[in-house]
Amino acid sequence: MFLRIDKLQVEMPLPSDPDPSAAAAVNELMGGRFGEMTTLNTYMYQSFNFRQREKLRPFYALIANIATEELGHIELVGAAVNGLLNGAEPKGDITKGDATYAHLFTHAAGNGPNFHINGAHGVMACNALGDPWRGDYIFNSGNLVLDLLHNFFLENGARTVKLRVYEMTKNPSARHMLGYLFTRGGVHAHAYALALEKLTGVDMKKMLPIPNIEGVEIPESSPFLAEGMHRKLYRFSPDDYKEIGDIWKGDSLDGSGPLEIVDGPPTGGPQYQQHGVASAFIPDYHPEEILEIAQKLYAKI
Ligand code: MN3
Repeated sequence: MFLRIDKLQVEMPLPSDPDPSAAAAVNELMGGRFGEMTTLNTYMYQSFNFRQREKLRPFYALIANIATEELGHIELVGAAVNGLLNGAEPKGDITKGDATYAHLFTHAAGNGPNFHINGAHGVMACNALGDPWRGDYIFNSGNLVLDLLHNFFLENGARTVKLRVYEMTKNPSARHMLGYLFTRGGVHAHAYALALEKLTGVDMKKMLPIPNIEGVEIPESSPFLAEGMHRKLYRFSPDDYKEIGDIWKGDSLDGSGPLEIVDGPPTGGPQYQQHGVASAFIPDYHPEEILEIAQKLYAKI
């Protein structure tokens, strides 16, 4: 089962200016082939279907624990897309027949217009073009070596896509989140390499990083590397998954120090508190009525 903490895994300043094209590119990291929904659900289904988990405990624990971190990654991408659409103001008055959002979304790349039409000015379960995320992106063969090999591939595929999204936007909020996710994805690729090495003796970590650009070369990753976040595997459970320490040990790939298990989630940062967008009916065109009902309910608590 899952507990939920009403925070984001990392502090992300809320942007004030909307950037629908950046939002569309970042949405690839939610519902694209190599997005966070794919890493989340691949590890989640592998953990659901894991046979002989007591005997193979460290490998089960690793996959189940990383799946839990991925839940926080979809939340982070969700916040980032919301942030990139924050402050979208209408031009004109709908009651006078104006196309109040034409200026903003009709010229946005990819999925841009869809954010207004179907997306509540927020993230959608689709890629950068608006194509829906697919359940068959999940890979779960039941063969542990093959599944771990796929997970290693998946993390590096995800890193490649993130680097390409990085190349498509200079938006500082998008890049801040990318800097964090590069670092965490690097940990996961490293962890799967160590798991494969334990099982097969093959030193997969010699291939890393893929693509062959070091995290330290990406300015937005540097602060997270300075904190040693690339050496930390968080244990997302009050009492379980302690066996991940049997796999996550040794030295960091950059030689900066030993790998460590952190007993608990990252400190994180606050969730976004965003204004309603009455002109887009979010939550409605006449929000005062809904606010009044909410205030009455809140007063009873
Ligand atoms: Mn991830």
